[in-house]
Amino acid sequence: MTDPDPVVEAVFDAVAATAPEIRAALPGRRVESGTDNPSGESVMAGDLYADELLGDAITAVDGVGSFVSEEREAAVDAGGAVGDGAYAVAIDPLDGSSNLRSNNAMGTVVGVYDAPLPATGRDLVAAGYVLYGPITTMVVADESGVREEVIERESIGDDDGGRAVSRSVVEADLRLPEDPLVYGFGGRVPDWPDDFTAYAREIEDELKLRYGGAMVGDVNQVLTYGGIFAYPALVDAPDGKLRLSFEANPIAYIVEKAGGAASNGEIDILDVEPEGVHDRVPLYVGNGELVERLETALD
Ligand code: AHM
Ligand code: MG
Repeated sequence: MTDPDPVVEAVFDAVAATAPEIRAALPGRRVESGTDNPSGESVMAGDLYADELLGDAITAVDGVGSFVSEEREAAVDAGGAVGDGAYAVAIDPLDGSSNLRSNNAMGTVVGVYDAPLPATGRDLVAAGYVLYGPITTMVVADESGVREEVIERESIGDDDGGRAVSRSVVEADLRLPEDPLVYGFGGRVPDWPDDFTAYAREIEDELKLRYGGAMVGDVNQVLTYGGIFAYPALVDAPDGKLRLSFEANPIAYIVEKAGGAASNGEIDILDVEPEGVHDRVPLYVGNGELVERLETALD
């Protein structure tokens, strides 16, 4: 075990402290905000609220030099020299926010990079996500491995220095199960390339479908039960839907640290060289054997 990095710990303390506030604010924010994000998608009121709370909390952390969000065109300078002692933190504030209307799972995705963005996933020093499910959990991966925590509000004034939330580790060494059980693939079947459709037909015969429309929730099922999640390249969108810096890299880092694999269909996601911070990438992530078969199927 390596010693925890205090800046990484402070970033995830900030994310955990924000999570109950985000959750509590969602009931009144299930509507579109009227603006689009840099990827051209409609932004929900909940997206904006989560982005602001997380931006304030993360830029206040000593050792964070820059903050980059799926909802913001440009990086926010947090006052440190990234790569020279300070980290760049990239977030998807409310992943799966189209689930707000139907009241299904959503998440927050966090990547802590040791380089200014755009950077490859090899520059990640830690990554994690919050899952707003029936309970609020946070999965955090760093050099030492992957752990799952439950986040709960606690009364202020406990011997903990007055932190407003508690982080309780419920799984200290999260590993992808060896025998896969579930799969979830995004997009419409007619929009899939034929080689991916052929692969999907094989997987449908082997595993159970679990698709909820929020990457964080769907990947959490894969981490829990074993399997594969994909948001594939589409015929008219060869880079798929998900963003490399905010979604694919952090998820790839977590799943690989848990013993799995992540690919863009050809190479490890973590080796994909970005041109811009809002670049999209196809994502195939889960048990190594399933990801290898996928790469062969797309060859
Ligand atoms: P978002 O971050 O704007 O919510 O978009 C990403 C989400 C992912 O969570 C999910 O895997 C995908 O979009 C679902 O897309 P679709 O609704 O096309 O299945
Ligand atoms: Mg997202």
